[in-house]
Amino acid sequence: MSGRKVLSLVVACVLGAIVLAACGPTGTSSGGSGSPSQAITVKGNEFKFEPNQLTFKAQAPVSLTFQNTGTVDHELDLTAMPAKSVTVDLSKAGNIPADMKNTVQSDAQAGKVFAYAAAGGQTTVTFTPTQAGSYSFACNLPGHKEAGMVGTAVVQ
Ligand SMILES: [Cu+2]
Repeated sequence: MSGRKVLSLVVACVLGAIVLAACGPTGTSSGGSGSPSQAITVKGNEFKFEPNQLTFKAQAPVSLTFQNTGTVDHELDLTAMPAKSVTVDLSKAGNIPADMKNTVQSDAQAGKVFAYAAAGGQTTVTFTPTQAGSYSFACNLPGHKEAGMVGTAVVQ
């Protein structure tokens, strides 16, 4: 065997090893590992929700981001809807009152979907609706619901 043939064999083996290494492990990293299958952003401002009609699938995880595009605090109270695995991310909620922070977090722990954000802020709630039905949501800050901050979530 000539020196050149040995070298090309070595090169072929090294290339083969690289290809195997690159292709080998990918089979294990696919599939949705609990990431929300339903993601939606709801904007809230004076005085409406956009959109104000939401549709979810029962038993499927949801990531709902409530974005306050208005000029005062707003909330999205969907506590009427039965849910499980509720978590809330207040890191971008803005400068919200401490007692409201506690309310949002204890509601999440109790399986209730409740978001609150200061003007320009946003709060993400993840949850899994457990029961089909039609549930209304609203902003309960004084006068806001009456002015139009209401909506409906349908769980199918
Ligand atoms: Cu409001």
